[in-house]
Amino acid sequence: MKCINRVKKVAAVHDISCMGRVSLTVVIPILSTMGFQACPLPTAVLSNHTQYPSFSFFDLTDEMPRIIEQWKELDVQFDAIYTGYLGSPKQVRIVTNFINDFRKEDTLVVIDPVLGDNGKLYTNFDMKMVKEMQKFIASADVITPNMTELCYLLDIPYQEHFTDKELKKCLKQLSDKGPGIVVITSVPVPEDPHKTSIYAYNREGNKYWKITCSYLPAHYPGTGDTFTSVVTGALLQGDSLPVALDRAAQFILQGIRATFGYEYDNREGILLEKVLHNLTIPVQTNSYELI
Ligand code: PXL
Repeated sequence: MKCINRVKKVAAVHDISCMGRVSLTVVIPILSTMGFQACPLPTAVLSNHTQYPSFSFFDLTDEMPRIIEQWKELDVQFDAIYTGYLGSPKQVRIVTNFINDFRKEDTLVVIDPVLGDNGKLYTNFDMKMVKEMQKFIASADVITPNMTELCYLLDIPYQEHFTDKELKKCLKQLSDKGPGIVVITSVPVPEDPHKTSIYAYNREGNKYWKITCSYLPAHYPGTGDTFTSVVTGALLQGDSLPVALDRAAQFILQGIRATFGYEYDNREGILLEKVLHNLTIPVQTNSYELI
């Protein structure tokens, strides 16, 4: 019997951090709510994410090839492969082979090149990891670096403010390395500190997009994972790139607004459970512009 994916399958290559909403604890509920089956390929088990002062870390590097071998036995077909936090350069190489082995013509490969934030690499990462990530992004159809990751991927010094012209150049330079779609998240708007932008490039059509949204002065870990999960789901359900970006930006804003009014430990991330249902309704407003 020919087995057709009635529900699209996404291989989700991320860690599981058991406290603080990041990685798989965010990716799985978002993809499920959007109607996709998330099949985790876990990279590590942590007590909590690495923005807490301490954490336990159980490395699953040796287990990953065993899971992949078993999936080959089962002849699993994925509609998308979506990678996030990878624990080491060795894991990056394992996942590169996984993508090469499982990718079909229509498979959407999304790489969130998780390296750092606010100009700094995350604890556990060094320049070896940066170099490996620079090669890894060549395997992607879509990448979603933040400003810090953009600078590391292009080997340029970190700076918060770039002009539109400079950002367009950066988008194109990253796309030239492989991915047809490049999205830069959380770009500050110099003339308005109450706003933040997302810049994107789609090689198909050679178009550059900008989405500007209001910014609330709070930092919640996992918003990058939330953003890329929604973009992945939206592209899989056939949204255009600017609509996918609008959907993701609005969802993050809803999540932050649902959380912001509470006295709360921000390290736990946005109160995702209060807004997940919004993912099942159409995008309410479009704010994208062509640049
Ligand atoms: O959201 C990125 C992320 C994923 N996984 C782990 C992290 C972080 C960010 O801090 O620590 C373990």
